[in-house]
Amino acid sequence: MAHDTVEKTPVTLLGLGAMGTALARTWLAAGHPLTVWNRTPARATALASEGAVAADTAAEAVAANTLVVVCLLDDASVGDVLADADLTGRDLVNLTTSTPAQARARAEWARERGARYLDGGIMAVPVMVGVPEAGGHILYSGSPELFERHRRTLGVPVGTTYVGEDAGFAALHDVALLSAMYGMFAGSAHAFALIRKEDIDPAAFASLLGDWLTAMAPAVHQTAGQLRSGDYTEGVVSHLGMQVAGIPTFLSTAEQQGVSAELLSPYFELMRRRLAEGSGEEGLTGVIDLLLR
Ligand code: FVH
Repeated sequence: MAHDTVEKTPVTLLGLGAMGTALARTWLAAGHPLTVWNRTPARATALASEGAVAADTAAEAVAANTLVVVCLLDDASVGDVLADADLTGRDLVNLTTSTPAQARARAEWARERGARYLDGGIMAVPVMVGVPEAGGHILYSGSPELFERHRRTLGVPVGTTYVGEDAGFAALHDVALLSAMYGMFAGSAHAFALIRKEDIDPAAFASLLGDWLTAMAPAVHQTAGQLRSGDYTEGVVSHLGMQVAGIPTFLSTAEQQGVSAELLSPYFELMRRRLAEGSGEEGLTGVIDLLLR
């Protein structure tokens, strides 16, 4: 493959699971010298045949380059893998899914070992890596200087979004966005269950469902505006009183279709509680406050 003549930052990558392997291939394709290590060596051997240098140990891989990216199963595996590595002077970028607390502790752990630290939350699945039009990106938090220094290299696999100096913010944004995704999947599961026993083509229904979810998605901006202003009635067209009045329709329909309402009921309960507090002219934003402990 032909590469441009700009010198490419060498990268060390630890962890060649589905995600690590996808990341590795994009750096190789873009002409970055790449040193890899994986607990199960066969995965590194496969990449060596595509141009990567396969290190014998994680410590050897870390010693090879300043920029060290880790993409492992969980935070515990990061500690295991880097236990014997000298991190002095290294730019450690940790793309392993973690909690915010784990990410903050890992940043401190890296600092104590002489490394600079960036945490990353991957908002993509492996097939989206190296496919710009797929819209995947990685959320980064931690050292802003480190992010700027490696922005171009880190932007090779997917887009980059810096979300703050607090090392835990990438993980927090990651978990928040994925939590919203699970809410969407939960609602979709209920919707498919409602039509499941009928003579309705799931594929035709999926088109309607996808379009509807897409049309509703911009509502998050109204929520954000209300959270900023503190006025939860701002711009409301579908007020809570009307929505709570509709709940029996949803529950009866579920009953009639032989579908458990267990995915929807907790949300309906919160809507009712908020209405009972006298918030009938609001939309759904007040539910957020009920969740805060
Ligand atoms: N794949 C996905 O869809 C998601 C998308 C969003 C981000 N996640 C996170 O990315 C991290 C890596 O995920 P992955 O898909 O690469 O995961 P696996 O294919 O299961 O590979 C896991 C790698 O971790 C190595 N590993 C696990 N435990 C240890 C350990 N104790 N010591 C050393 N290495 C360990 C494993 O090695 P091996 O099994 O090949 O020997 C793989 O390299 C993850 O945080 C996702 O949440 C992916």
